[in-house]
Amino acid sequence: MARGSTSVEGNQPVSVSRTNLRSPDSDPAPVSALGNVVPAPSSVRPGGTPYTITSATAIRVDDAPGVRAVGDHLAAYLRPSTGYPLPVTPGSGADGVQLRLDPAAGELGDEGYRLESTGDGVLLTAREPAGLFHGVQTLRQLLPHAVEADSEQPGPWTVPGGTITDVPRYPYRGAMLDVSRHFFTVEQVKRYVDQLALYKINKLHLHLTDDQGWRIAVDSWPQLTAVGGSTSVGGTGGFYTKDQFRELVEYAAERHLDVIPEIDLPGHTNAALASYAELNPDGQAPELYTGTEVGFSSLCADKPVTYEFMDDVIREIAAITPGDRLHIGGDEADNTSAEDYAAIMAKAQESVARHGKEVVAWHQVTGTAVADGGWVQYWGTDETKKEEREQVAAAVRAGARLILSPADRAYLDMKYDGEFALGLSWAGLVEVDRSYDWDPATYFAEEGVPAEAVLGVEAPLWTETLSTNAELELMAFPRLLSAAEKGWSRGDLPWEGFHERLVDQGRRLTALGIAYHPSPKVEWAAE
Ligand code: TNX
Repeated sequence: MARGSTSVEGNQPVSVSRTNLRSPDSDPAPVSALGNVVPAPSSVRPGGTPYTITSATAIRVDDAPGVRAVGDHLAAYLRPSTGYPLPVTPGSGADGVQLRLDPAAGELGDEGYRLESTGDGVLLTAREPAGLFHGVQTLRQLLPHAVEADSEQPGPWTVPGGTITDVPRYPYRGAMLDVSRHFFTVEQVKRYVDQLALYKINKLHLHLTDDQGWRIAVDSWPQLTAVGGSTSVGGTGGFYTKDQFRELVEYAAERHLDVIPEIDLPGHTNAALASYAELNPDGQAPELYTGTEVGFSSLCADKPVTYEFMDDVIREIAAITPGDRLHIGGDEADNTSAEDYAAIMAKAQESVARHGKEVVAWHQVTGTAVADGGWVQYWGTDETKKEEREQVAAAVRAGARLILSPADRAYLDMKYDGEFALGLSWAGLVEVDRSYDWDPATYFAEEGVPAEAVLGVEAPLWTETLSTNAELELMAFPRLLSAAEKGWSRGDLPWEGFHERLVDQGRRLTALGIAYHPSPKVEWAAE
């Protein structure tokens, strides 16, 4: 193989030959080729007899915590379209779909899996339930795209024969949703979580607070939601009660995504400042804000109440977050002096540690000290100044780890083209080919950042211009698939192979009821 490590026996690139797609008798449902998966698996060995799921197929699960739940997910994915009962049963048997944990399969890590498809059935093996869950997503994608429909479809439901062994490149494969500029209900976010899971995304970063709205209940500061939660860009807002937030966290966890809540400090705080007059330098609360400017608001470094506020908020959010990370923002604090910024970010990082968590922050935090164990999220572009990149690299050399969200590649809110009605364009136009045209492993190589310091990739979705799921989906798809592949798949894989797999995913997205952007950069198949 020339580049990367996605291998297919016989040195074939991961690709689908259209002539092989038809099952005998020219059935309309195409049989997907092994390896026709996004993100691309690390190793694909096609061969042997395909397996067809029938009305007699059972899902056999290990009697271990977490495994049955994955089996239930698989059954729930497949039952509506197949119309089959697909019982989930503990115990072994040679046939059907089997989900097995193998604690000795060290090579599969915490999230990898092996999928073996033969005439008798499909065997999924992993060291952890997360690996089985990701393997189930691969299995879905190996079935005809009609399997995603919510009503009964003709089938047949054939999985190509062979073995996939698949381990992610990075442990952090994130998606961010801004629920502040526009509010999205728990149900709306759940829909996005389901979509993320299909592409093996494992972190959901929720941007919970900004100038336009405070979206999470804080018992010790109730006006944050009563006042600060009442607005959004252009209108009214909303917020999550703690129980709603817990419900969302649990829903994501069941799909093997960790939620990382973000409280953006010290800028992006107008909603908080409008809720509590005492947080303001002159003791006067500003008006609530429903516009889309950034960089005007700031907490005050010289008021003790600022630190009480931050500590209370961080304590309460930490208490409802099972994951070990809190994001404290730190971006675009244009109305905060460097000295005040350093003071506030230092205290915020102390609070995070005091309440038992570790920090994530936008890369501007590297202008000041980053706490031990801190993760830094880079959101620059090709135009970002060398000094800024060097500053990030210096923090990484001092021990911080890097999450890459280059805005001119990974930002899902950038317009695809100049005529696109939704989205912003400050980082440029990002068509789907551009979203794929970068390599996280070498992105900071020039600054001497070693590949191991890169923790992974995140695709943020800011919502200044977006207020419905249909709008989110038009922006996220298909570019989210690029970010997912950058995070999961090894090597700098060629666009051509991705393009071919993307065409197939287009039909899957349609079957899922997702109206993706039909980018002219892709030769989509006729529906
Ligand atoms: C920059 S990225 C921001 C957000 C905006 C976004 C719009 C970042 C850390 N800050 O406040 O919503 O651009 O693309």
